[in-house]
Amino acid sequence: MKYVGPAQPLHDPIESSLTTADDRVLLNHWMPPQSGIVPRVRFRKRWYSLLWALPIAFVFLVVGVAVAQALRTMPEIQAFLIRYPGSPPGARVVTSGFPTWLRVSHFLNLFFMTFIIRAGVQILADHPRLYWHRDCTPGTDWFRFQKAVPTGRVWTAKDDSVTIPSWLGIPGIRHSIGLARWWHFSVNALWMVNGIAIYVLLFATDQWQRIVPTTWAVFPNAFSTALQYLSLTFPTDHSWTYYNSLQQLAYFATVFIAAPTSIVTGFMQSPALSNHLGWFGRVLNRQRARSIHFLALWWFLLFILAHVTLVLITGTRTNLNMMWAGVHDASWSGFAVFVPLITLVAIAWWAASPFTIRHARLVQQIGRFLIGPIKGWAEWWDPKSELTEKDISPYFWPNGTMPSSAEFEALVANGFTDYRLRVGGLVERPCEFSLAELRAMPQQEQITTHFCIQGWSGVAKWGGVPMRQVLDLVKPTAKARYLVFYSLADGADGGRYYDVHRIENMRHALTLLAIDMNGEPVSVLHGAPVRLRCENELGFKMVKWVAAIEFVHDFADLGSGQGGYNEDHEFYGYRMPI
Ligand SMILES: Nc1nc2c(c(=O)[nH]1)N[C@H]1C(S)=C(S)[C@@H](COP(=O)(O)O)O[C@H]1N2
Ligand SMILES: [Mo]
Repeated sequence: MKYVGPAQPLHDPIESSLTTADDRVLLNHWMPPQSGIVPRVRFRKRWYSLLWALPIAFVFLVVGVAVAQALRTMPEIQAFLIRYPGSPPGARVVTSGFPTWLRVSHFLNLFFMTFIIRAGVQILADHPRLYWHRDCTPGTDWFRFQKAVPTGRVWTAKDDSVTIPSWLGIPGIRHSIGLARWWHFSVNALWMVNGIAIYVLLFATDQWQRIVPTTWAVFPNAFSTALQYLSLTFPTDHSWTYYNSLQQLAYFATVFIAAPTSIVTGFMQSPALSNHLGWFGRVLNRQRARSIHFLALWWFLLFILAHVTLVLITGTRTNLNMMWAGVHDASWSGFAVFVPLITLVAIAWWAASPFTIRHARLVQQIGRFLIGPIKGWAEWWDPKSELTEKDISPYFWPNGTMPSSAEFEALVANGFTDYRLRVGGLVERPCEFSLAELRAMPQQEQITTHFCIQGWSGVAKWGGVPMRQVLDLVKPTAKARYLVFYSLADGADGGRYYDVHRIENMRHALTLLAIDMNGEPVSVLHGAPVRLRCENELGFKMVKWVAAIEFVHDFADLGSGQGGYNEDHEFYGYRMPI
């Protein structure tokens, strides 16, 4: 270590190679589109197109109707249907109809869900594969809408991302996960507030009785209802006062099982939560959480399909009157409310993607305002390392833009002997470290899970120098609040890659300047000679090929002022523990 102070320039020399990014998405600077393939599911070694589900569902439906009709001619079944008519005897009735709060929250739920689902699908398209194992080894995916991972060349997670249509995703361009996450999380926050209000009001009134079963008889009655629907002789509708058992179970599952499951599996994809929660984070690892999150999406989609179909075929006008006007009659009042509101949804649907592309920075800022503070709390938790050697992933996706400068080539050529890590800025003792000097400092090893924002994860053993040791050596001044990590490599759109961390975040036990990966020096692909590990954050915060670390008071004057290269250029968040 060489003491290089005290006279220090305002910024590390690399600061001059940072670039500012546009506040809009400029499509000619963005990743070129790349189409995926029809979604497929893997059974054992074979992949099957999801399109097969359509004819299969159709055949099942036709056969189901025939079987149900045949069954209804049998005396035993007729006796069963009399015994279990479709709802338990003396079903608790709701006397308050469809009150205003229920209608408003139902509309808000519909409105929010459209954005949540679209942004969620956009997020999925950034790593269009699902796994059950934490390691994301190619070939172990069970669902994908992207070709097999090419071999014989470096194929980064960014290369793997696909484009989906802009009416489906938000904003519907390739690798737009930064913006899609702002939508997904911000609207989720609103959706959860609405959901809490619904939970409270359901039980504060008699409305819970419509959707919460109170007797086991709900199951035979639900079977009975299913048989009646399937035989195309529908049961009489009593929705104004009570739901039949099948309806009741479907609503109960949606409100009290699918929604909480989505929330829990959503949160468990966060590095800060997953790495902090110990056994829970291991059992519900990121890929399991992601897969279950996706299955919950399918539950919602099928529920919406069945719900809307039944609304339409069991008396559209009466049904709309109940849920949109709160009346139980044959007027047109439900239509009068429904049509303008659904037009509003359609306009918002149509505008969301173009708006996001044009006002990307604004979307980022609104998102940061709505959920930035919540993400900030998660940074306080100390991540843990409780994995063992046998958890180490056989495959670890590479990601990011590789260094290509002559300066870096020269460093590689002589085995990084000329490498110097500069640490300066608002510190009492600015220092420079050679690789040998870093290796001579007390080392730490940790086996941890890496969470890339795009969706993949991987476990590796990292070795190197804990950041708190570096802090103790250089002694940050009282004004220092943030650390800027400058890379030797540029980012995807030119200009130097950098990222900013809060100083407190650098004192976590597992924040590490990694020089070894799985017992070997870190490879060039994974960030040689030194890369950051900060186990409560997403991957892009962990700068690879670190050139310099600078302590600063704030970061508004760096790049576009968002706290990092991907924050500036790809509209990611500055804090990313969730
Ligand atoms: N300099 C630099 N560091 C970077 C990136 C990059 O593009 N440039 N990509 C980040 C992203 S998005 C991830 S997920 C991790 C990937 O690390 P790995 O290649 O070791 O998997 O590095 C991060 N560090
Ligand atoms: Mo990443």
